Amino acid sequence: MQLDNKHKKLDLNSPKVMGILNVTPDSFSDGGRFSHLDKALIHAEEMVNQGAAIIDIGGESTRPGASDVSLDNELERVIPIIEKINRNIDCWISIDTSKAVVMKEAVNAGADIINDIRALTEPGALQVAVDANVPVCLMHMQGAPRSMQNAPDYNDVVQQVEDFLLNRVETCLAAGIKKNNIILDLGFGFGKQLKHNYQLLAATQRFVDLGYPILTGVSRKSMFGQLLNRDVEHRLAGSLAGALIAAQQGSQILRVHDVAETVDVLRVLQEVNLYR
Ligand code: 9MG
Repeated sequence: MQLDNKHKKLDLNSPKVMGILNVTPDSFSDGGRFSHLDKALIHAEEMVNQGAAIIDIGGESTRPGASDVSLDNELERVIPIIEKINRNIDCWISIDTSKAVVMKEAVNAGADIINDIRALTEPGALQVAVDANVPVCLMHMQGAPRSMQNAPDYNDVVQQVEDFLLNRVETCLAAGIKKNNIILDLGFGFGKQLKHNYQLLAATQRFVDLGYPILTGVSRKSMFGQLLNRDVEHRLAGSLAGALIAAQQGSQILRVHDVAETVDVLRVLQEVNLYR
């Protein structure tokens, strides 16, 4: 399995790390330390040197309760850093956005992947993704970031997430997105209670078997905070355990804050797999 764009190929036969570069002032995990352009470039460079194959750039905070960001603000935050990374670093660039205009401008500026937590449901997003002809990540979410953690509810979370994702796949294929440009994401922490997150993590293999690359984003999330009683700065062990559990079941892309540590974990897994 691999991702293709005009100039690059990304082999997904072994799991790849996507490093998170939030360029929001209120970014939940680094207190906004990397919002300045040069600091963001240094952070991206560091993550690539540590082994990240993809840098995911987001200008909208998606943490529970976060407020919406205007189109102009989002463009101002993400486009200069995409251009700078595209000029200076050899890596895949992912744009984390739900807005059609941001997707379009980001791809024009050098983004290789569209990562949409709203699975191309916002106005114009689907058509921009079709025209851009780049890989797209479709994520499951119940509700919207502002309110999604107010009593999320499911009869069968695994079945419902699968139904949602397959429905989005059908819509995307019908609109003209190529099958090999689709990545799926179970949406850990997006309208999920603690038990839902662990039910989904345990079922990763079932989603891998759908035949699309699976992106797993559990890094520093409240599923570890709640379970282990850890604040956001102390969730590394939980995050690494989550990444390993997903990778062992075949998840091909791991979206993480702690790149070096995740790369070490994957290296250990790769060595064990030699003897299976
Ligand atoms: C932007 N963002 C925050 N968490 C995420 C996750 O779990 N998956 C994806 N695809 N994007 C995410």
